[in-house]
Amino acid sequence: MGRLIVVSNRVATPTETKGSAGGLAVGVFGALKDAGGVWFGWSGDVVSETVANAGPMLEQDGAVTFATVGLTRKDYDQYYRGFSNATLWPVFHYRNDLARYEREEYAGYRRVNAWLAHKLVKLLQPDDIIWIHDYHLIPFAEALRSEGVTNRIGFFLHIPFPAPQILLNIPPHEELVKSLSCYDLLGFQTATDQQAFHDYVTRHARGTVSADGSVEAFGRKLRTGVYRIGVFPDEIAEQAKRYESRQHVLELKQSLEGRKLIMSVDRLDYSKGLVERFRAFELLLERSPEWRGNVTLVQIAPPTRSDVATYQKIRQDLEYEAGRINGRYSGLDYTPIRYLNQQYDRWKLMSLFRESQIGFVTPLHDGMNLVAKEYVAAQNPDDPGVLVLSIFAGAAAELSGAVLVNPHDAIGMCEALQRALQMPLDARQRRHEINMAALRENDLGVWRDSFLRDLRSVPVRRAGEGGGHQ
Ligand code: GDG
Repeated sequence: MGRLIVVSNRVATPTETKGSAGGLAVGVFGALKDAGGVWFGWSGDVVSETVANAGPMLEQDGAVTFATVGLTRKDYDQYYRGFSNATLWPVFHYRNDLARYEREEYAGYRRVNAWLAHKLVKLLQPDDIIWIHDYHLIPFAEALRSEGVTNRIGFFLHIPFPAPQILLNIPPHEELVKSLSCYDLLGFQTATDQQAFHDYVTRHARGTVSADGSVEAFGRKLRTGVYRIGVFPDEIAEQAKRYESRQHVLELKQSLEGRKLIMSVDRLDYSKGLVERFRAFELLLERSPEWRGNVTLVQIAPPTRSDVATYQKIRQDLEYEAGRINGRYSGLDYTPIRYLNQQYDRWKLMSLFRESQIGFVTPLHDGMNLVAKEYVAAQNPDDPGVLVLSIFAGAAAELSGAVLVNPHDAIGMCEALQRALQMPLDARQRRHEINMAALRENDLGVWRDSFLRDLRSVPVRRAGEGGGHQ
């Protein structure tokens, strides 16, 4: 078995792969450890051109090499802050209204992809398989192919793939899909995302999609598949239980004075439906006076991409809403919304989830949403909380024990909260069992192993062959 090469915009540190970050980093590292290989990407540092060109920095951990490069200010602005996060992210989340398109940023995006690919080529061996992650790196395989790399290359998109009419908003949409067709395997979070890609191929690229999922587009053949990312539910359950009596939980419990607790955790991103969520909670207090003083929403929302203008705006909006709602419904001893614009340790989050009666997860669009899965896994099976989940999270397709809501329907969300707050124990347990079974059946290991198995089964290309297998 050849080595595994993982490429992602950011590379986890060796410490993070030992569990402090949890989730994806640990899952991907597991596969790297088994096969041996390289994790390659941006270090997260903005550096001078000399330092950037001197990279990659190599750090060895057993059979795994962590290889990172710094980005210059210009590269960071165009590739990361610009085209990735001010064009691709909003459009792929159906927020064309928040997107901008600048040719220079797009050129920078392609230039950085080509530069990164060039750096990686020197680390490659002939039988390595290469797994590229996410929207920052769409042109990566095309760049590797143009350097003569014939290894198997797969791509997993962590965020939604938009319907063709939405994708057309990005002027170089065709180039982007053409770049995607240079991969051997494209993985999507849900069947809806896969279908959207197929729709683009057949309607806008004169391509074909066969019944077995193989695609022909731009003169290349590739495969697509659905790989729903998961968590390791039993590890989360164990972690949540282990820390349930720690000081942070006891302090919270004491301060709640017997009130019910609704928990939400999201990066502070406009795709997560935070404003809609706050308004639905406000409506609960407005329409059901009996809940005033008796239920608290704790929203943990660590800042992210705070140098992108649209993220400054969502932060302001949310601060305004939290202040307004708290001004309206607080008492001398009661604050309805506790809005924490901070990052918390993972073990703290899991034990807080376990303490709450509702997990309120309401994205407007989300590839999967791991918080929803973590919330379920962290519950006490003897007295589980209820997951109230947006139909627009990829996770909604799997978690049929959740109470599903449309985040654009404030009254509907308010009614779902009421229902969840009053749900009897046996119904909560039934729903929890259904959700846990789904999490166990499709955990993070299944996601990772099935993608890699499919990638390894792609026919090897011969030297000189163009993008996509023949
Ligand atoms: C993208 C896609 C897809 C959050 N706050 C803290 C913290 N977190 C952790 C959560 C969870 C992760 O970050 C967030 O994952 P999500 O899946 O919810 O959302 P995105 O960050 O948008 O991730 C998404 C995912 O990729 C994977 O494919 O599901 O759709 O958008 O694990 O717990 N962790 C810590 N402190 C925090 O304050 N330690």
